[in-house]
Amino acid sequence: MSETSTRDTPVRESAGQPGEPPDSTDHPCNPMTRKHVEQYWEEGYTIVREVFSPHEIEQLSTACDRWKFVGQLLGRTWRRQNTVIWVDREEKESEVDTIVRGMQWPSYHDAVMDHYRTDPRLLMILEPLIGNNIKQVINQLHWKKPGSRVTWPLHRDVRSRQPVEDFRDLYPSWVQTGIAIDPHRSENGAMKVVPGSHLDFAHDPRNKSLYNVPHYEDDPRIRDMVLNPGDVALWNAYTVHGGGYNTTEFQDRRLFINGFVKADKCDRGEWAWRDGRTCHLHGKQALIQFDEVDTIAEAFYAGDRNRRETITD
Ligand SMILES: O=C(O)CCC(=O)C(=O)O
Repeated sequence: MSETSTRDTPVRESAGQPGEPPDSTDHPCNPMTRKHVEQYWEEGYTIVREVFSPHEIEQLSTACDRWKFVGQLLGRTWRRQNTVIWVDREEKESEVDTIVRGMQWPSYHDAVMDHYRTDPRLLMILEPLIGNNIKQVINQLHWKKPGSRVTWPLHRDVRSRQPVEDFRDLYPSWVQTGIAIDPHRSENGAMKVVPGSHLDFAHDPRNKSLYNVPHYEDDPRIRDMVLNPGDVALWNAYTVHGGGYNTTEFQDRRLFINGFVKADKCDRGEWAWRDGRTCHLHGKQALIQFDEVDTIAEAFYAGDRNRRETITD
């Protein structure tokens, strides 16, 4: 087992030593403070407030709408290489409702989404945790349409970092980030998190009993990740999280998720930053979660090929 064990302190070259602030939080413009870094390692999550301004969120919101309309036009789950749009159909009062519930890798085709996936403020947030040579594995949008049955039962993201051998020392080298586009509240299906759950068990990525953990619903530590538009939430691959339904009538709940990994610890993903310099997306797509990326070049509807395109994270 290459991972650290329960309550081991991970090696964090760039995060400074206990008692001194990590170097890269020193700059006054850095939204990531030492307190955030400490909370991330101690509780398995943190929230950096007001990273993106209202006009930036407006841009992202418009981009999300464009992709939602594409999903509605497609009407069914659709993929082209790493880009996938997950579309569900829900029966509602004898009508069938089309629910665009998620999408991976809009950034290949959308300059706005590409800009924000490598925004310098995201690097400032990540650098004290995983340094500045970073690959990206997740680039994903989640919608929770008001009144829909969309939910993410409680889980740990280690379940999706497959195959295990391509992700080495996942615990200290992986960070998931979520940019809130809408207000996230309990009633519209805010994500829930269980602080400290990243340290409940040894970090064994092959231990499937860690993956899907609905029983944490009764854990007294569970709380809502209450976010405002522009806030950035961070969580660890071993932190239990997930979320309930959007029971509101009109308030969507959109989250833009970007998952990053220390480049030298991972054999998959697109480069995001090399030595702190932004890497834009161009040319051949990298192997990420779609194993046939090199052999299936054309777009297709999942249903036409009898493929089960289950939503991953
Ligand atoms: O969108 C959500 O609320 C859930 C996100 C999540 O659980 C994940 O990305 O792993």
